[in-house]
Parts: sequence; structure tokens; C-alpha cells
Amino acid sequence: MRIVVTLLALALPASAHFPHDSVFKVFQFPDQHVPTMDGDGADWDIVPTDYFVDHTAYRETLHDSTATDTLDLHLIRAAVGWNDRLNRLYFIAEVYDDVWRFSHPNTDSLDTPHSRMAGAYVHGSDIWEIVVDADHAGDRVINFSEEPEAEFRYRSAYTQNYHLYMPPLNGHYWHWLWGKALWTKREEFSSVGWSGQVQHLDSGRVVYEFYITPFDDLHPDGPEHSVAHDLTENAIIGLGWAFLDADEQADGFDAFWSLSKEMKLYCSGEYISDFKLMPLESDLVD
Ligand SMILES: [Ca+2]
Ligand SMILES: [Ca+2]
Ligand SMILES: [Ca+2]
Ligand SMILES: [Ca+2]
Repeated sequence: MRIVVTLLALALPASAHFPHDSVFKVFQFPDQHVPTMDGDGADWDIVPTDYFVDHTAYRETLHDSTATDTLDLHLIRAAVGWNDRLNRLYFIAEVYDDVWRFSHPNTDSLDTPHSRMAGAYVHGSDIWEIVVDADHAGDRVINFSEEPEAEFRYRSAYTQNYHLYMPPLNGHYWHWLWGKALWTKREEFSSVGWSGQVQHLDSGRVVYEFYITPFDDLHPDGPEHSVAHDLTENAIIGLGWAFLDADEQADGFDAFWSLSKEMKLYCSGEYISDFKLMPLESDLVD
């Protein structure tokens, strides 16, 4: 199985990325300035403005539009950083939405292998979807095999797809990895913090921070069976994200705002963007 997967990966053009003419920057946090996941963006004040993207960077791929209505969804700013020692990617977004959806009655069945594989209850909530292909191999997220055991083994193994509920669903359930590696929720591998005076179905502004650990091979059986990606200065990684705005429906989304401007970023590293792991900014060098 592994040989087949490798050949499939090699068949993909490693240079494929979207937009073709862009390389986004990943800010390097020095050890003494690693941000705290608390929904307070003050620890991102050291990040220069050219590391942030605003709402003009996205394309709405469900209706094929770049026309933004900031009264409907305003992607005020978002950025990503990294830290060499902790080997993590850190994210922040500030978003205004006219209708936040983050309550769902079927919580008991959400955090299970079945729901993660079947995609049950995924949509109908506001979601920040993150796709990471850290070794930049163009690896796919899903569709490895028609044989369930093999498919379950390799989903998100080489390119990870995270669905982050924004705010956390029912106040606590914050992310859903598209695969069976449920152990990535442990704090050594991922964490979240957010702030915002918002109620379900009301409008408002949210600040959302989280970190994840990138993997070159993510195994459902645990970290001892997996290969973490070693983030290295000046390397290009594959990274993409999209904001899924659910306003009207409890089981679907109304808009899919993609940073790569591709909707298929959800399923493959072919459709995500290039990001460079930047050196320390000169004013932060000891
Ligand atoms: Ca913070
Ligand atoms: Ca909206
Ligand atoms: Ca990969
Ligand atoms: Ca919404």
C-alpha cells in the first residue's frame, strides 16, 4: 500500500500551488515571544503587517466570486507563525460575522472516529478549515483506497486537514481532523484560544488563535507510529485555509472563502499555497 501511495504522490506536480504568483510568509516567533493561545492578539504585535492577509486575499469558491460583503463576513486579518524549538505552526484570525453558528444538538456523536470519517455534523457551523502539507510534496488528504482499513490509515497522513469550529462548537469542541488520529487533540500537538462577545446566531467579532504540529506521516495509532515534520528556516511548506460561513442553514455553509482561491484545497496539497518559514526578523535577533 505504501508503495502505491508514494507513486501516486510522485505523479503530482510538486510545484503546483495557488495562487501561482504568491509565496506567503510564516513569521518566526523567537522562543521568548511564543504566543499564548488565549484569544488576545497582543502577542502578535511583533509580527510585521506584511505577514497578515486581509479579506481581499480570498476568493469565494462556492459562487465563484471575489466580491466581498464585509457586513456578511469580514476576514479582518489572519497570519501564521512558527517556532523552531517547539516545532509548531501558530495561527491567528480576527473575523466579523453577521451570524455566528456554533451550537449543535448532536454533540455526543461529534467527537468519535465514526463522525470524523463519515463527516457527520461537520457543516452548518462556522469553520476555519486548515490544510497542511509541510514537506510540500503535493500529497492528497483523502481517497487513498476503496478498502476502508487502508483509507482510514492514510487520511490526513501526508497532508492534514483540520476543521476548526469558530467559535468552538457548544463552547468546547474546537477541531475535527479528517482522519482517525484522534490523539492530535493533545495539548503537546494542538491548542486553541479565542475571545469575542458573541452568541449563537448573533453577530460580532472573534479573535481566534491556535497551534498545530505538522506531520509527514500521521498515524492513527499515535505519535510513536508517526513522523513529525521538522520545520526548517527558509523552507517552503504547503499550507492553505478557507473560512466557511454558515449563516442560513444548520447543516450546510453559504460561502467558502479560500486563500488559495481553490475549493479543492480541502482534498489535496495540489490546491494549497506556498508559505516560506521566515528567518527571525532582524529586530528580534539576540
Ligand atoms: Ca495570544
Ligand atoms: Ca455571515
Ligand atoms: Ca506531505
Ligand atoms: Ca456565519
